Amino acid sequence: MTVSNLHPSINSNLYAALRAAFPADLDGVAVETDNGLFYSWRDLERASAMLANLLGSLELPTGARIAVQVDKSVEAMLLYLATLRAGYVFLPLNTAYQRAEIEYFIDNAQPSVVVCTTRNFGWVSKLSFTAGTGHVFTLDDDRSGSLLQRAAHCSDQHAVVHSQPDDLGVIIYTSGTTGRSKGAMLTHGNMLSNAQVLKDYWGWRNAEQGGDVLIHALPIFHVHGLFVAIHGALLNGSKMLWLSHFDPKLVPQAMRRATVFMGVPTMYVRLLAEPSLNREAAQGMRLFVSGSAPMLIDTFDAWRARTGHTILERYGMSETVMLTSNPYFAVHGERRGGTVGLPLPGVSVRVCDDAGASVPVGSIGGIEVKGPNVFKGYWRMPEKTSEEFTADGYFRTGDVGKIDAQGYVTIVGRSKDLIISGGYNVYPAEIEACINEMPGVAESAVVGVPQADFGEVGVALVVAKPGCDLNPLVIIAALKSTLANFKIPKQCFVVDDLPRNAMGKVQKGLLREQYSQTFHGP
Ligand code: MCA
Ligand code: AMP
Repeated sequence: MTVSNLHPSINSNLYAALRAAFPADLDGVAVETDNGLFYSWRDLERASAMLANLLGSLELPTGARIAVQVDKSVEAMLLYLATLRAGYVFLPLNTAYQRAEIEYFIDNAQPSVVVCTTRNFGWVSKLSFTAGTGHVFTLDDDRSGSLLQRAAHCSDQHAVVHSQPDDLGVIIYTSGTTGRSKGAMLTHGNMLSNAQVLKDYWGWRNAEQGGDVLIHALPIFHVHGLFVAIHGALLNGSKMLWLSHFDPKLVPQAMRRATVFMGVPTMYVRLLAEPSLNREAAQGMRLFVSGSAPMLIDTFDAWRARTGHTILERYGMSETVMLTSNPYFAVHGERRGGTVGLPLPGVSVRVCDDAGASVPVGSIGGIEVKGPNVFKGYWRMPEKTSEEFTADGYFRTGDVGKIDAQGYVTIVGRSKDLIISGGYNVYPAEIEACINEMPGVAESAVVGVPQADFGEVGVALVVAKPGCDLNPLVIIAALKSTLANFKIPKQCFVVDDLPRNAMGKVQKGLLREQYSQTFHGP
């Protein structure tokens, strides 16, 4: 999706917009961490300037990718801001990814700079230099590492690079149904337009309106934690209470000094199991946002009963940032559990049948979307990109849903073979490919089944080659050595065969049904 710049003299660099929203008093606290550190707005401005100057001094090519796999820290966020302001392309990588996964991303994205933890430096630097990366730095979550050492010598003054709305700012890798990840290319215009819409739609309050304080408990290598949460707070000049990882005991304590929380449904489920979550803890809160995975109506209801707050569920994708949201202001409508709300202002959402025709109100079909938030395409995959867009410019989400007469969108399933586990996407094709390569395996199928904590988890069904004996525990252990931990099926069964339809295709629907009680008892 191309956004034209009607005023080319205006700097559309996302950092410029975030910086313009910082409060006048730059000495105020912008981020307070759970290990007792305080960062002022001036610290964010100066430290991101130093990092941007370091990147600028490396004489990187235009559009250089800066690939980052580091533990959550404020400095990791500063590196993101620095990459934006220096005009390069940020490429965040899940900390759970293992060597083979990282190797693929580095080969595919060809980053000029890679930033990793000290503990991974040996193997990450080796495969990065082999792939042609010029610079590998380390960054740890205790403010140590070569990146900050080098940046310490750089000036803390930096003029934000001039960007057009259509300039690339971030590449986010999303897995694919064929098992190989695709890099979704997001522009400064995609991210800024979405952040501005959410600022108004969710009623972010600036200092004169009493101010908002965000509890930031999400990882910062995906859209939810990196964009929705961080952009939301910065674009409003709001303080963040920064948790290095999600801890259900710490969140109710933080609520007493905060107004906004964002989480995936697993976080809400875990918080409901925490006795210190009660009305009193939540009384100063203004907004609870859930997304990245479907929230069960039971969780939605239990949250309202326990805290007196109605969760606002919204829906988005790496390719599109946020698409729909339940209303914040009553004038826009009520928040309806089980739905993902209304299309955000400026976003067009339609539901179509297989032939591409819009279906009647309330009928089920494929969800297609269009708007300034929709990405530029998949990195170096022009054919894949054009396959996913309709002739009239709508992006096919792969989600299946319906829209009611009031415009509320409900997601009822997915046409893509995807498991969403605790807010992380797991593509069965990738796991099956790994299992199928193991000795003695004839074939396999991985399906998602309900589970109370993660919502949905993978179960692997594996068929042995004739005369071979397979041990499910050995299969799981072998997967753990190659794939990110959240992708590992939570159960593995060796079966005689897989059910197939007349076309010879594995009937995953039947398997899902058959194994649906695996974690729920009889
Ligand atoms: C951890 N494990 C998981 C998951 N997380 N397994 C399946 N799914 C998961 N999400 C594994 C661990 O490796 C461990 O395995 C075992 O499960 C128990 O882990 P636990 O300690 O309970 O997990 P945790 O470290 O507390 O993490 C749970 C979590 C985390 C906090 C819910 O998964 C998380 O931060 N989820 C949020 C993901 C997110 O930000 N998604 C947004 C994507 P073992 O014992 O074998 O080691 S952006 C997006 O989707 C779009 C655009 C959108 O709309 O937002
Ligand atoms: P990702 O590839 O990580 O960006 O994940 C995007 C997918 O997450 C979407 O295509 C949906 O299938 C799913 N998703 C995001 N938010 C929700 C939600 N509130 N309810 C149901 N599914 C969601």
